[in-house]
Amino acid sequence: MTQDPLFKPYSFGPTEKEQMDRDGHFVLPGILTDYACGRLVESLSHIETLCAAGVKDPLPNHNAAEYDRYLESLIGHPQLLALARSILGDNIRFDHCVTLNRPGGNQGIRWHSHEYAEDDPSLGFVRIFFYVNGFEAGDGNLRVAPGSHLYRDPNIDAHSDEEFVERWMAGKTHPLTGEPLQIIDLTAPPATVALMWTHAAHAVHPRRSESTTRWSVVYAYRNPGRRSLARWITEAYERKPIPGAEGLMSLY
Ligand SMILES: O=C(O)CCC(=O)C(=O)O
Ligand SMILES: [Fe+2]
Repeated sequence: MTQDPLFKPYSFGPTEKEQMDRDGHFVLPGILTDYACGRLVESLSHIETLCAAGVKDPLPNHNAAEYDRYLESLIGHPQLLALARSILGDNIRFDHCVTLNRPGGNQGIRWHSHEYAEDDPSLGFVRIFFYVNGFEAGDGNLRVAPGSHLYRDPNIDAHSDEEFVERWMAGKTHPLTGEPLQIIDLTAPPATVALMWTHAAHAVHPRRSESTTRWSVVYAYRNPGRRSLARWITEAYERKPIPGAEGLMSLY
């Protein structure tokens, strides 16, 4: 089955991969096709409607692909898998598809990191964020601390910049460059994709109350080998045949 294009032409070769491995994240501005952006807004609105109606078990935002045919169709989309494999290598599994819609006034998220295979740097876990209508600094933007992923700390947790700096960042340097770690507020034009290693410290700035909903969704993939706490796939869904996603749905 051929699928409608998800990405416009973009470049993610050895130079870009090296930058991602150094910084912990990499932004691909404006690469989602107009078609994909249109379908994504429809699907992400659909998930919001289900959440508002109180649908549970599983939660529509956590197990988003289980509730929406277009979101499901992207799990095995050749362009998304090619991007995931250019980061992780050939042997990958799907981990989760979670909607990250943030209406005006949304609180954002505190500083945190995520777990996976702390003891084995050969096992990677990457989040591929789709920021359909993008974001500006100070308005629902993703925030990062380049180099923090290299500490492979799954427990970063701070409610403010001050706490993050005092309790975690102080005294740490970038393991590859030796520079002091610093906080960066990202910006993203519409149709942006952002890649992030799971151990990277990140936060989301609150969305301004007068802003429209930030439409976004994340697809996460990893090398198999460990349990994954973020894996939201029901047992029944793991068995569902999804074109293009054959062999990707199991834990190991
Ligand atoms: O909403 C965002 O931009 C980031 C969400 C997040 O922290 C995550 O999915 O791990
Ligand atoms: Fe996160």
